[in-house]
Amino acid sequence: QLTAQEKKIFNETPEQKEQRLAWWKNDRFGMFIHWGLYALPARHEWVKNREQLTNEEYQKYFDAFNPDLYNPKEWARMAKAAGMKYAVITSKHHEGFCLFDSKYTDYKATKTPYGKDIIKEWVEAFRAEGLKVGFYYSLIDWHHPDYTIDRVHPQRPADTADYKKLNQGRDMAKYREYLRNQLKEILTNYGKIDILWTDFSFPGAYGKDHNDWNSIELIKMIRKLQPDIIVNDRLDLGEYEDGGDFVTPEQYKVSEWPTRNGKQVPWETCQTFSGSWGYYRDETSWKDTKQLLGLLIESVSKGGNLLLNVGPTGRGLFDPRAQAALKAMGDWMQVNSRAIYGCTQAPPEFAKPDNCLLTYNPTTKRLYVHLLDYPLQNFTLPGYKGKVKYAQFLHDASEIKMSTPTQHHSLGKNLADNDLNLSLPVKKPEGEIPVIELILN
Ligand code: FHN
Repeated sequence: QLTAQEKKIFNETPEQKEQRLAWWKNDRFGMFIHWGLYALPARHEWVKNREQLTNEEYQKYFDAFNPDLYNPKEWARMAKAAGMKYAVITSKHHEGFCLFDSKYTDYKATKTPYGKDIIKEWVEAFRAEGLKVGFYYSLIDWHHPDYTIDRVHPQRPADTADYKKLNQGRDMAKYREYLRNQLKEILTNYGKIDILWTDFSFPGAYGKDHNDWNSIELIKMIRKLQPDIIVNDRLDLGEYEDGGDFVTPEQYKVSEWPTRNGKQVPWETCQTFSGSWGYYRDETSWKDTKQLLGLLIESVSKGGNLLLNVGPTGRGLFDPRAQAALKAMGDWMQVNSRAIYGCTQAPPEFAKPDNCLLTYNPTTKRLYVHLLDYPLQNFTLPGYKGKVKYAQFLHDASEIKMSTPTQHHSLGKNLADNDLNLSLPVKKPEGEIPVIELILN
């Protein structure tokens, strides 16, 4: 069992860590981008593994990779218009293909028919739009000749004969050196990088006891190259450095603010539009706008962030479904972002009315009531009497009249003594999820 001091690798105080994460906690909403050769088969980023494709069978995608319509400036414009404040792109996913110009492999975009460094243009375009930039980097690598084929895989039992055959001659120490060299490249050659999103460790299989990746030495290098960088919890740091700067619940809604050793921790949920991270042409199960906005609002209402994923096509475009979803979220954010940026979980003295979500800005001391279902006319805020100075719709700053039992004897029988009643227009305002802004006493 490590002592508190042994768990710290760096002499960062809690206040310094708070300062390092301040922008990330404020911004709340980011874009995840999963892009690689898997955009060409267009049926999930795990296609190579799911269909057990050999490197030779997968090579046709490398030879065909030529996203001639790739324009990261357009991607950045759409991300910004959606209200996203930061973005994380797959510099390398499990397939091992590098979007960046690595000197340690030829399995990279600059050696495909496309011939250019995708990451270089990407960071420049997203920074130019004022977004913070981050790299996803896969610790798992199905292409590298020394990567030890995954010891435990959902579709294949551990320690079968083929693992031993597959791993003959593979030297994981050489892969660890490759991994270290590539992390050094992406954190050296592209300016200030704000987030490192490594993926993934799986205690008992990958990253077991920090040995597979040599995690402790990696985090020391990472922080030396990029002192202000924010690192997720998938580098298998275990007890060291709180296991990473934030936890990463994925593809599900958390029931409450995640904790570690009983303490609420920074967290970000990553989500897809459709279930697949990579572009999936024939996917039919797309979340609608209300569901997507609900994910964002729910995350913030529990003190967390949303990293929402786009899987660009093999031509380098966000497909029309993704563009429409981003536009719809941007329309909502254009008038309601005040209920997201700088907001967090509401103080416990404010009960959450049914079919609502609450977010709260502790700086401005404003409480936001997100109406998931539009109530009919008299809307009761239980226990809010005396706590609210003024109420308005956020989207148009139109006043919402408040009343309490003594002022509305006709309603008195419906209200407890310390409830607050809001008189809402019968007609629901246009657009998804209207928000009420409460200026508190
Ligand atoms: O296997 C990956 C998956 O393809 C995707 O990149 C997600 C994103 O968080 N991470 C892993 C699954 O947890």
